[in-house]
Amino acid sequence: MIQQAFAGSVPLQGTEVAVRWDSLYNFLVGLSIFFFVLVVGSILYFIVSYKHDSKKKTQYITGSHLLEAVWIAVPTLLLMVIFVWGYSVYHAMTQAPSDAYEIRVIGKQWLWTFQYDNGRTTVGEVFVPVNRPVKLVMTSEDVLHGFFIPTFRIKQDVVPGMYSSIWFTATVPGKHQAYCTEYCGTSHSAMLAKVVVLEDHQWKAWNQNKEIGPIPEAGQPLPSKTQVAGTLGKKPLIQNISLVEQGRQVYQSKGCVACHSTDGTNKVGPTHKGLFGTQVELANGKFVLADENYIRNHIEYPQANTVKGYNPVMPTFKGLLTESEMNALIAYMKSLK
Ligand code: HEC
Ligand SMILES: [Cu+2]
Repeated sequence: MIQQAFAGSVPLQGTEVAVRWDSLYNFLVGLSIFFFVLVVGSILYFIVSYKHDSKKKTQYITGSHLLEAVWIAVPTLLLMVIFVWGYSVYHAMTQAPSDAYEIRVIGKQWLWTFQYDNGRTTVGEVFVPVNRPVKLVMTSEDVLHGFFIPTFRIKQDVVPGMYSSIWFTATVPGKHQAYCTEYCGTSHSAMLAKVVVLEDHQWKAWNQNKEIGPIPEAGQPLPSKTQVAGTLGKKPLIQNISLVEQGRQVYQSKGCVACHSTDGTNKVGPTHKGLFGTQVELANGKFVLADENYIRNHIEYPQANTVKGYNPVMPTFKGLLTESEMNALIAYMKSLK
């Protein structure tokens, strides 16, 4: 019933998480309405039935253990239900499966750029397959941005100097609207992107660089010809070389090869073979996970966490790499298994 009352007031459900998220939301709204009616209703009832009357004498009540137990137990139970339910939805939203297809997102005043494994780059539109987990690894070229896809019910800050990530499995093909949700200057409200969810055959065609034809807005029929022209992802900026290969070139040209190897031998610095995903022991005795943020930090602030057994001689590359070069470099280092 509540579901019906609110139908149309929230965007369509484009992921499984969206369905779960909405159920929780509707439960919270329903619960609030129930208690609002209960409390305000009681107030009104008491106002009327206990109106001052000199002939009636009010009963003197000293307390009720049963009543107290009930008003402690019921809210405690309800809070536990909300907590467990909320945690399980949150967990489903934040823990990406390890086989998720990765796309790198760069926010910049005032547009969104997307980098794919196959070396492609698109601006203002991100192409994803339907019914497959997709992970977005995001960073910003300048100020704080936020990436929000209302139909997927997911949202995450995009922060300069580090990587944050979100993931989703889109279930509704078509174009979904994404917004920037951190005020980032003059054209903040125009910092939009379309998430284009492709069906299997379209996804295949897109990856083979073929025409995919017009794509409708999610949940809508295809509009007439004139309206869809120009936004088909017909001409994505195509790089013929994969992201990993682009990264290998950055690795060469920025001189990492002078001190690092990718074949397992240690030079002035440790080898990068098999580094990603391992626990690195630092000179200060701590262990840290070699993930995207660790590698990025080490490239920008090498002195901040020197690896055990090595001299802190690595120069900083802060400001010498663009965000897309950094993404490619990390993709390359990830590939060195
Ligand atoms: C002048 C030599 C030198 C150059 C050039 C250099 N590094 Fe290093 N790098 C080192 C040394 C020495 C270490 C180990 C000591 C430390 O942690 O600073 C290191 C450590 C690292 C680590 C941590 C490795 C681990 O096993 O945890 C990463 C990641 C890294 N370098 C990336 C790079 C990248 C990417 C480049 C090129 C953009 C680069 N380095 C260029 C010398 C260098
Ligand atoms: Cu923004």
